[in-house]
Amino acid sequence: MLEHFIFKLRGSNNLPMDEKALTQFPIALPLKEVKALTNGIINTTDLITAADGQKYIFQKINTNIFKNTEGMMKNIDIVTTHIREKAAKSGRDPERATLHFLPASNNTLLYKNENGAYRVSKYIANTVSFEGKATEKSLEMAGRSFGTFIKDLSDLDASLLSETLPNFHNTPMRIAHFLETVKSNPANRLDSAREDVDYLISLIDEGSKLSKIKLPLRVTHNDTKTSNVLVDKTTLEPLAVIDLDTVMPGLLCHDFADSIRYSANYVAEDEKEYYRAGLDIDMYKAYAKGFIPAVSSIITKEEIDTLVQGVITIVYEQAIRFLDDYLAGDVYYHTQYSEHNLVRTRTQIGLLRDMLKRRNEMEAIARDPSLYK
Ligand code: A2G
Repeated sequence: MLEHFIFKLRGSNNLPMDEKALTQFPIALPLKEVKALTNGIINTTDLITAADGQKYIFQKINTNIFKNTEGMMKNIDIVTTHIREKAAKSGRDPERATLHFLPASNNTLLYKNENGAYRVSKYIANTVSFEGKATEKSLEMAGRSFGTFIKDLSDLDASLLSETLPNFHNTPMRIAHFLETVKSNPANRLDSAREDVDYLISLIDEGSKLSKIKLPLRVTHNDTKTSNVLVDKTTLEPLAVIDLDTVMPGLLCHDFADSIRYSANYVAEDEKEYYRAGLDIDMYKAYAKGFIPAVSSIITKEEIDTLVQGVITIVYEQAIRFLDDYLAGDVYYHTQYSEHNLVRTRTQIGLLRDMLKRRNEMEAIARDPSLYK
């Protein structure tokens, strides 16, 4: 199983990306070593070793995507402090249960200069993250980690957190935006996506169902990819959920859904043979087996009733987000070729079609009494 835990390093050049920014954090300089980490695709990250041998993660935040960096770091501060307290009470090592960011000279967890916004966190020794295609085992462990994350934060008032990416999972707003783009056809691509547009328009009622149900607002992660779970290198035991930039008030079913959308599809999100897309029910089951027991003591009846609808909604929402961006001329997602967003749309549509056919099977798994003991 070890081949699934790859920790990619870009190599060492012994130069941090911004030395002046680094002097604002309480670390022993000069640095002994700098390694650029390349497995994240949004922020820029260095693994640095300080003069006293301590290792840290030094990051430049992508402020094009994360405009409210203060709100984001405040959310992260509240959440990591809470998880550390919870871990200490339940016998877990608080320093390995979540990220630990260092205060900068301005006493906040963020230092900004003319080049960007920076932060430093302690490197959690002897850990790796899940990379590459998930397996049933890694997906189950990821489910357990994300479920534990929600449970740890279930007594934290979600209204204390800023909505740093407003309306992120507001599906009706995403639909309205999509319909506007279809109407204005700004990149003149509508003809090449007619069938996809018609199919997704025919499912507007389905995609809007979840938004009509009143559900508890919780603190959620909102980017529940398996690569955001840190495990112990030796025991492979999951330790912490990382990449906390999208932590916001949200719905439990969204965190259940996005992992499944990402990892329980037969094909990758941008597989050109999109007609092979579909629900890998064993992978779905594996995630449910990890996630549901971890939240079983806090999940409400309404939340159980909407787990599957949440998955269907998130896949639908992602399909319209990709198609909207294709029709708009690729303004949000990075693309490598002109049909990239259309291909992504079709892998989501393939998954969605399959899920709509297998809804009863999915419901039976999500309601399996043995997961709620
Ligand atoms: O691409 C990004 O990570 C998106 N994140 C996420 O929501 C999802 O659309 C994903 C699809 O691969 C943001 O928009 C912040």
